[in-house]
Amino acid sequence: MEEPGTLYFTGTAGAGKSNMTRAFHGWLKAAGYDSIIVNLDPGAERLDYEPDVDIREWVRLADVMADYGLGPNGAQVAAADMIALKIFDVKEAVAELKTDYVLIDTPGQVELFAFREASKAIVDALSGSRSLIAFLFDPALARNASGFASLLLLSATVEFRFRLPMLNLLSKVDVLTDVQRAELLGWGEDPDRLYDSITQDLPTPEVQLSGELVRALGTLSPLSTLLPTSAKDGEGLEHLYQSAQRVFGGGEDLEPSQGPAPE
Ligand SMILES: Nc1nc2c(ncn2[C@@H]2O[C@H](COP(=O)(O)OP(=O)(O)OP(=O)(O)O)[C@@H](O)[C@H]2O)c(=O)[nH]1
Ligand SMILES: [Mg+2]
Repeated sequence: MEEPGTLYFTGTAGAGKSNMTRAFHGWLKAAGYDSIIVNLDPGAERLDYEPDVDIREWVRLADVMADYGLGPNGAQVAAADMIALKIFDVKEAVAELKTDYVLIDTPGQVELFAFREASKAIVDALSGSRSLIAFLFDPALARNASGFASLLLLSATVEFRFRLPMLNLLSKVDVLTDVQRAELLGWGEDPDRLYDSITQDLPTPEVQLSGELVRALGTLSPLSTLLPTSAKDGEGLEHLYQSAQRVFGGGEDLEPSQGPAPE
């Protein structure tokens, strides 16, 4: 059996990672592909899905806070180190569940996740040769040009840290008007448009600098992959699947392992 494809869902707090994980799992199932969900957030209090592998079986944020007298962020840092120590048990639990796709829901504290060495060790251990990171752009933050640019920089940071192929997803597109949606996708396609919007907003030297940075970033990262998606109405999930397949294996779709699910 071919090695499963592994997708990490990352992004700022509340960007829609857990809902996207659940929705994509449902889409894959309906399309006849088998997938499992791994919850990698030790602080998740309530999940809208039943994880197949749950990091909270090994490390729970509430326990780390209580045991070490830490606040939520300090506890996330400590928890990442603890998870790294257990990662081969987690990897074994994932490997036992033979599947086509492994969908990994990550903690909302993306900067902690992205900057810690422990997270790098965790991602390295769980990633096979067919892995990618989906970074979710939350429309609430991406709706103005400087917020959009900040997410672009954060996404690039995640890519820089983990060195895996990245897909940028615009999440929750169902909340956007057609005009907003066109503007955001336009920024994703063309760094010059984003640059113009940033400098129009506030033409100060500092803003010029961040605009120049964004322009430089546009020459480095594949901005055009910003994919409109919605966990609510399922928009973009097929496109996400196709993009993942392109990254994983030369663009060929997998044969469904079990045929389309019954209606
Ligand atoms: N309209 C709409 N709302 C969404 C969608 N996806 C998520 N949401 C809402 O956005 C909020 C956050 O969603 P989550 O999936 O929990 O986001 P998350 O990134 O996992 O959040 P944390 O793990 O807490 O960082 C919830 O109120 C969801 O109902 C979507 O596709 N459309
Ligand atoms: Mg979540």
